[in-house]
Amino acid sequence: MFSFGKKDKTDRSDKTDHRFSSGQPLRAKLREGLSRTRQALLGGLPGISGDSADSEVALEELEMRLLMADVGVEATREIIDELGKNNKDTGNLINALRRILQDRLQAHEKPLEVDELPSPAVILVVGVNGVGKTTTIGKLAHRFQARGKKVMLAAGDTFRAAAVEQLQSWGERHDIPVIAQTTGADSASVIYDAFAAARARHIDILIADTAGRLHNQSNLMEELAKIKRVLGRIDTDAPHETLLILDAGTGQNAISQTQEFHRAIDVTGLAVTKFDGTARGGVLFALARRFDIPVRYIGVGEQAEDLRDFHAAEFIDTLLDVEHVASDA
Ligand SMILES: Nc1nc2c(ncn2[C@@H]2O[C@H](COP(=O)(O)OP(=O)(O)OP(=O)(O)O)[C@@H](O)[C@H]2O)c(=O)[nH]1
Ligand SMILES: [Mg+2]
Repeated sequence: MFSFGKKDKTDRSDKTDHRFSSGQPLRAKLREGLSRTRQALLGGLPGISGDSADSEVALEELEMRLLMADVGVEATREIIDELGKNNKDTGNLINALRRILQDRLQAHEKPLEVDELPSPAVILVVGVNGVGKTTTIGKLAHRFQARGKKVMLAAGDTFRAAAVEQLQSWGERHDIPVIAQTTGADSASVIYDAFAAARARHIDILIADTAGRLHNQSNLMEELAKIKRVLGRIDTDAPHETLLILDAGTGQNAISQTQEFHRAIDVTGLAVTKFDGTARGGVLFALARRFDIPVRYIGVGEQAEDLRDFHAAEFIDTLLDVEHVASDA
């Protein structure tokens, strides 16, 4: 029998995430960033006082909401089934849901350990148009630099003139070298040259931008395979990370994007951006169900600190608005 736990009214926005040293209330940003999806899942969900008829109503309502939040048909069905089975021993829907959701994401929590990468390491950033590739690169470069890494960027998006400039001006502001050629140059050759330069200049991490492409444009997808091939001539392990950027707001489309990019070029990590702009952040559960690919980062805004390492427990607890330190009730 389910009942909603008493809602903790304390404002936790002043809590600092101690994994970061900036002193900013980062947990509050995450909380705010996930608020639309949280609202879609739980906002106004009827409280259940105990009789089984009520818990059925709650489950039905929750099922619909999971679907609306793009958790996907299969994952939704499994979650609801599991909740239904557990309802004898669990007094609290949120706690049961929390455990089930966390189980689903835990295996995908594998932060990118930059200290364990060889030098120079290549991080190749791919994804469809406008998902946040270039801004994510800026955020990552900033973060790696703050950890004492020597970072270089490769302007592999040779398709749009503005793309090269976007990266160059960003690099200038942050004193990070950017290797670029003219618009229309071969993307693979820009990234290859950048890798050679990174080696010569004892760079730790080279992050390569690429043009946004639709996952059904086979010639452009083939270009990614070519990038991988030419990098392999310098180091057979390169790229050391192929990071696929997905926009949380694209819902189930993120599934087909992942499938096609993974087919074209082994994707080794996901960064899911723009949680702050969507109520469909449940797509993370659909992705986790379908692919055995670590979720490296989630994006909850446009500022550098809004790109966060993905931690399953923190994500779920913030999504469901339960205290991160809550005991395993
Ligand atoms: N609200 C929000 N905006 C984001 C986030 N990540 C990126 N953006 C914004 O998304 C827009 C597109 O970002 P870009 O980095 O240019 O995307 P891109 O994938 O490089 O785009 P193309 O190169 O055109 O394919 C920019 O306005 C970013 O500020 C996020 O987590 N939240
Ligand atoms: Mg871009």
